[in-house]
Amino acid sequence: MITVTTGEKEFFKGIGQIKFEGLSTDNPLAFRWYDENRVIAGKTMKEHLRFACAYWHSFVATGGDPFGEATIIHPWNEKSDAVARAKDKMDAAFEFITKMNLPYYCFHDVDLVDYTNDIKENERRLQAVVDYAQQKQAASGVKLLWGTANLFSHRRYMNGAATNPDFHVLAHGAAQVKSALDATIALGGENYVFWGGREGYMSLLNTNMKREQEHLAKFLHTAKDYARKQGFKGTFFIEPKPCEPSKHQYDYDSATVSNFLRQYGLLEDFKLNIEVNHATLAGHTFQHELQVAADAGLLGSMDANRGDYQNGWDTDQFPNNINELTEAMLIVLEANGLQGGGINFDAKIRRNSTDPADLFYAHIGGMDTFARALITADQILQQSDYKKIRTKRYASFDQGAGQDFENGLMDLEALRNYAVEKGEPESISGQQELLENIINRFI
Ligand code: XLS
Ligand code: NI
Ligand code: NI
Repeated sequence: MITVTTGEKEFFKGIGQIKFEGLSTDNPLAFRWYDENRVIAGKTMKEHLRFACAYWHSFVATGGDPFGEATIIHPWNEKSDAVARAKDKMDAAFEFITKMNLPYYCFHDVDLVDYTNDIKENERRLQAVVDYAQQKQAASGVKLLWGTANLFSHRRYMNGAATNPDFHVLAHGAAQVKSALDATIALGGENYVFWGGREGYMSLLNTNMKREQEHLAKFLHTAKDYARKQGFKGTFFIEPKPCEPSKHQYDYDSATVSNFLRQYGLLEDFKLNIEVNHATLAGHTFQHELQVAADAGLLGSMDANRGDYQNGWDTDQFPNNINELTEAMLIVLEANGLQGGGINFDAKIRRNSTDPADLFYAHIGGMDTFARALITADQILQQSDYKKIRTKRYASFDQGAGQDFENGLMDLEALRNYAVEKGEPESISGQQELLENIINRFI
C-alpha cells in the first residue's frame, strides 16, 4: 500500500484513501475489482497492471478547449513564483496519487514546472522540483513509470523538433530532452517516452520526408547514448499516433514504428507505448496495435484511455469498455505481460466534470475496468476453449505437408502437386460468434 502524503494544505478534503471493498459495496469511492494483492496467473494485480497517473491531464489541464476557456480552476496554481507554484501542484499530485493508491506517475518536463525561453533557467527550475519530487517519492513509496519532454507545445516546435527543417530548433529540443532525461534518471524513472506529435508534416510540398526521418533516428540514438552514459538502465518507448496535431505523423502505428526501429538499429533499446485512442485514430483496434507490438517483441507499455464512436479525434476519455479491455488483456497475458512499462491513464475528465471527486471517479472506473478485464481474460485462458479453438485452426500446419511448408521443405511445384492430389478443400468455420460469446460469458 502507498502511504498517503499531503502538503501543508489538503487539496482533496473529505476524500480518504480509496480501498478495495468488493462487489457488494455501494461506496462510489471504493474499488470493486481492483484488489492490489489478489494473485492472478502467478502475479499480484499490482504487479500486472502497474497503474500510473498522468500529471498533465490530472494536474495541469484545465478543461479548456478550442472554443472555450478553462472550467477547472486548480487551487494549486495560485503562487506567483514558478517553483513555489510547482511545489504546490506536486503536493496536490502526490495527495491524489497516494489517495488513489496508484503506484506510479508519469510527466512531461513542462508539467512539473512552467518553462521560459531560457534554457538555463528551465534547468534550474526543473532541478528544484526534482529535488522536491525525490522527497515526495521517498515519503509515499510512489515511483516514476516514465518521464518525457514536451516537444510540441512551444511555438518553436511548429515545424517539429527532431524533424524540424531548422537545425537550431532541433538543438533546443535536444536541450529539453537532456534535462528531462536527467530528471527521469534522478527520480529513478523506469522508462523514458518519446511521443512525436509534431514529428511529421502538414504538407509534403515543403517536406523532405527521408531527411527528416533520418534526423529523428539520429536524435533518438543521441538521446539514448547520453542516457546510457548516465547509467540509465530503463527502456525507451516510442508512442505511435497517426495524426493530431500534425496531419501525418512519422510514428503512425505499431507496424510503422517497429519498422523504423529496425531500419535504424534501435530495437535493442526501444519498445512501444500503445495508446487506445491512437490505435483507433490509425484505423486499427487497440487489440491490433497491442498484437503487432507483442509479435515484434516490442510490447512495452500502454496509455489507457478511450475514444468516442462519433468523434474523429483523441478525446482521451477514461477507459470503461470492458469488452475492449478484456480482449486487450488476453493479448497482454499471452505475451507474458508488458516489458518494463505499465498502464498510464493518459485520460482526462470532461470539461464539465468540475467536482474534485470527479478525478477520483474517473481513475476508480479505469482501474476497476482493467482489473475486471485482467480477471476475466485469465479465466478465459484457464477455463474456456478460446486457446484451443485458435490452435486447432492451424492444425494442418502441425504435421505432414503443412509442417514441411513451415520448415521450408515444400517448393512451389510440391505445393501444386499437393493441391491436385487433395482436391477442393472443405470449408472450415472461423467460429467468430462462438468466440465472441465466450468473451461475454466470462465477463
Ligand atoms: C498525445 C499523447 C501524449 C503522450 C505524451 O496524444 O498521448 O499525451 O502520451 O507526450
Ligand atoms: Ni499518450
Ligand atoms: Ni494521446
